[in-house]
Amino acid sequence: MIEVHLGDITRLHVDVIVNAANQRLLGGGGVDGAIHRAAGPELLEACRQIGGCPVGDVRTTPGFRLPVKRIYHTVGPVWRGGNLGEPELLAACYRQCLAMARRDNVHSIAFPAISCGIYDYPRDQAVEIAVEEVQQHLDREGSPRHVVFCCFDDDMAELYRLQLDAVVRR
Ligand code: AR6
Repeated sequence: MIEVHLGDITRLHVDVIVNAANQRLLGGGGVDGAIHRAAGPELLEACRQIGGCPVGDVRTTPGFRLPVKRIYHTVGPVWRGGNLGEPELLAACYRQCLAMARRDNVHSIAFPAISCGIYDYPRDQAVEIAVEEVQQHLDREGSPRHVVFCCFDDDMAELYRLQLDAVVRR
């Protein structure tokens, strides 16, 4: 099941939430800042020990004070016009998170709109990639049972709903 949820990802009771981090993994603004604030200072220490993550890849930590088993920290591409591999890198974020979820036997996972804030990725294009990657993975693997696209504003949620409708009608 794929669900669109409007609200703060740190409030979700799922197995895994995904963080839209940066390569240093030392916290930041946006959803990254919210996750670090809610998880507590142990998260920063755990991230420090990991030592960073390349764009398009993922690293994992416990959820600490959050009601989740794990946090997956992925690093989306900064939008620089679209000709520097941004679509492939964004798709890789979703793919790597879903591959890790399969290895961890995750039943429910929530994604924020990776790269759609500070990294300035055009929202409609990012949503297309997110939905495509998740749908393809679910068609192939049949798990995780529950995938949440967690949106912070109504316009974003509407883009996901439209894209999911388009995929179902195909
Ligand atoms: N819950 C769910 N979604 C949220 C939340 C929240 N609490 N807060 C923001 N969003 P962004 P990026 C939405 O900027 O573009 C950080 O400094 C937001 O509205 O968080 O990948 C990192 O350290 C937007 O739709 O991530 C990196 O340096 C989406 O989450 C950089 O920002 C992503 O926005 C990453 O930038």
